[in-house]
Amino acid sequence: AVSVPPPPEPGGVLGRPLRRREDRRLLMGQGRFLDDIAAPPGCLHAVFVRSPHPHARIGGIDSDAARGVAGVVAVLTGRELNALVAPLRMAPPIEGLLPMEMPVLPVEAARLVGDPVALVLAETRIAAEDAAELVQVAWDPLPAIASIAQAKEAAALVDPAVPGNRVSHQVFATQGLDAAFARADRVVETRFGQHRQTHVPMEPRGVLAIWDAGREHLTMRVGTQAPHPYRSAVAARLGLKEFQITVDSPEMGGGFGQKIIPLREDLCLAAASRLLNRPVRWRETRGENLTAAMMAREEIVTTRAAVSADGRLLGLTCAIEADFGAWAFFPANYMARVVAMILPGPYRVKEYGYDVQVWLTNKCPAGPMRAPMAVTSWIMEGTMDAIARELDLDPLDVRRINSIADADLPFITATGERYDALTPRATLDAAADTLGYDALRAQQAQKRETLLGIGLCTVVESTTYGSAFYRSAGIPGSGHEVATVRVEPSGAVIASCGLMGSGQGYETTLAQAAAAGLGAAFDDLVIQIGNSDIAPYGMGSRGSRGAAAGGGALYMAGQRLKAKVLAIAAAMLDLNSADGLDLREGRVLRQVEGAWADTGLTLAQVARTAHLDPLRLPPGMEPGLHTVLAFDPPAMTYTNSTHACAVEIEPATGALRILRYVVAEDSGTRINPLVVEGQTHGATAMGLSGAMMEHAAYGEDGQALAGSFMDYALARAADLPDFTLSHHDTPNPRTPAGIKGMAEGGTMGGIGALMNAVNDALAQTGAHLESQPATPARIWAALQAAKDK
Ligand code: MCN
Repeated sequence: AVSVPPPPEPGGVLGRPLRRREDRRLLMGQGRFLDDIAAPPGCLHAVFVRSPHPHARIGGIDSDAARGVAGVVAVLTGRELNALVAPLRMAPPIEGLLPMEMPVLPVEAARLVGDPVALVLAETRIAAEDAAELVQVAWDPLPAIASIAQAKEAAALVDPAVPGNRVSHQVFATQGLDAAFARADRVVETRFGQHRQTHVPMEPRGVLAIWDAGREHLTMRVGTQAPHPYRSAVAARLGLKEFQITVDSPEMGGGFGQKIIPLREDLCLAAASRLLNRPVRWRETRGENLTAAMMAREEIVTTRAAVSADGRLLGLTCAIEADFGAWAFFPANYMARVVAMILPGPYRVKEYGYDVQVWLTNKCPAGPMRAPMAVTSWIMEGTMDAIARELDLDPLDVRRINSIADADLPFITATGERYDALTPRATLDAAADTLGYDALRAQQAQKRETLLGIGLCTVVESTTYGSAFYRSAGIPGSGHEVATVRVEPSGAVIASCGLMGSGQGYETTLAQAAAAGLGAAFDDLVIQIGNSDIAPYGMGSRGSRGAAAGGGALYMAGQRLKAKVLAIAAAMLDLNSADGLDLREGRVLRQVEGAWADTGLTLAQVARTAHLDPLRLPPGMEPGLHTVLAFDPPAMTYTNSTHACAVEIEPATGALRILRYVVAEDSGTRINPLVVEGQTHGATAMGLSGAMMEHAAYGEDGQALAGSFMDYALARAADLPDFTLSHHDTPNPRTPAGIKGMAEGGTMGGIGALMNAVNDALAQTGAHLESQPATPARIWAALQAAKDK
């Protein structure tokens, strides 16, 4: 086990609900996003020519007319660009996973609507757009695969290198699984259809690539959650050394997982800038973002639960089929595996088995999206509801008798995951109480004009992902994070790490973690992140690792530097040792008769000595005041929460209204309670929006149907309820200060609580909604189908 510091004493800056520093500029319109950066002199504008077909051979590309447009400088196709950029390759050595390659621009065939096939570069955006329309592609349409069912049955292949269109297949079963099913009084089978969604960042993607021929150096201004892995990927694909590239992320305008690694357009722009020796800029349109950037979530899942007559879960299996779209550039088995691995969530499931298959289709590639394992909570909690319905038990009781209790901790799951500090019973009870569960059930039994439904969903969120996780998943990579803390001669503190925020409030929360570790005053410390040349090499922001991995590393780095500050302070105070000294809010305190007294010495004075008067330092001590520390968290830090809601459905129209919404959560030690609440609100809104209306829909022919906000519906404030939150902080003994990650759980809980509430309401009529989204039209259709039965 890693040795980590416990939570600090209450009252310090860690745990304070400070308002976010960044909000002042964001709310005043002073945030600087990618599109706010002025184009450098000589900058060219890029527009991609994309496939209108889901699958079509490229007979040839004639760009003569496009080149004739005034201001057009170049039209590049895969033939030119693939020679300059190595393809994105997905080939981790994992059993059951086929390697796949994605060229930056396909030459043989386009595999999805929106596949980029040519890049037009012109002096103005308008010229580039006009010219793109004149590029003639000789399309030869091929049969398209638009669904998992078609992927299985059709003779056509999405990728000639993937026979049968199945890119990954993994199975797992505990030894006693069959015996558990043989012993069961009942086997309850439930099907779930999780639909395709996309990330919808407020600012779509984009890049400003600037090649400096004199220095042989590339600057990439790009919104990225992970500047260093991004830079390494660009360097590797372009054959450059990392020091030849600076990745500098402006304000990001939302990422939600879409802005981690360089995608094809980014690489094309980098190569074009170098080839033409001109700055080049690309702004993704909303339509491109909605249809061709990255999607996620599409899965069909069947669970089978072996239960005793009194509702005890004896064994569970799940079969997951995921639709990963056309080019799997992200280890396809990774997300599907996390889903399967954590599916049993807060329940004691000793005997467990899964079968996970990942299919290719002629749709937008799937990649990481906030809560890639989002579907798990709905599946597990939907299964609990199905068990309750089948056995005529109360859903709350079924959850209580199966849920992991304090006495079970640390708990090792059937798949070998370790829960250290999990409180599912506490959050379940708190959420049910706050919702007024019993009173709502009583109301439900009375005669009413609308259908009342109650949804419960306890979430176990996998967060933080240490390097042990990557090893067990067989994916190259690490989960450690590196922090630097530097105190300047004036006492100003600059802290940094490899994360980059897309809206998480890092400038505030990470500053709190570093300031708390060091003992600096919050106002004297600033966080500098997002620039690969300034921050130390780190793994970036994803998988809810910011707080525990990044915040944890900064907290520990601060503590390490504090030891040096106190050693210098002792010398300056003519003391023999630093025992009994502490640094708090930038002042050196000394313990005198059990109380802390101010010595009059400040961090600024110590810093001045360290930098400018090193001969006063204790013998042998290095001048200066800085430190670098790497922290590798445990394989996973698990966090739990329970979402509970009440909904009302109008039978005549299928209209759905959320009446009440409660979240009881346990994020361990909270760095900033206000930010945690904000993240819970945002994540829950994302889950609810996805479950109620968002749909990256495709036709049966593979045509993309949701290319604008007219078709891709997003929840607005009026569609969402007020959230009532409560907190049950149980520090994790294996992370610095007991911090747990939390930023994705709301998305998981939102989906599960809403869908369970909808189906609880519909159950009174015999109707059931097997798949999302729960739009009024689909609810209405389910009600009609039940009537016709
Ligand atoms: N926090 C805290 N105390 C805790 C846990 C978290 O104060 N015990 C704070 C953290 O310091 C951080 C925030 O809450 O400021 C989220 O922390 P964490 O749960 O560690 O998650 P990450 O920082 O790793 O954020 C990533 C997560 C993911 S994976 C996506 S995707 C995501 C998200 O968070 N995308 C977002 N939140 C988003 N929020 C906005 N506004 N925009 C996005 O694109």
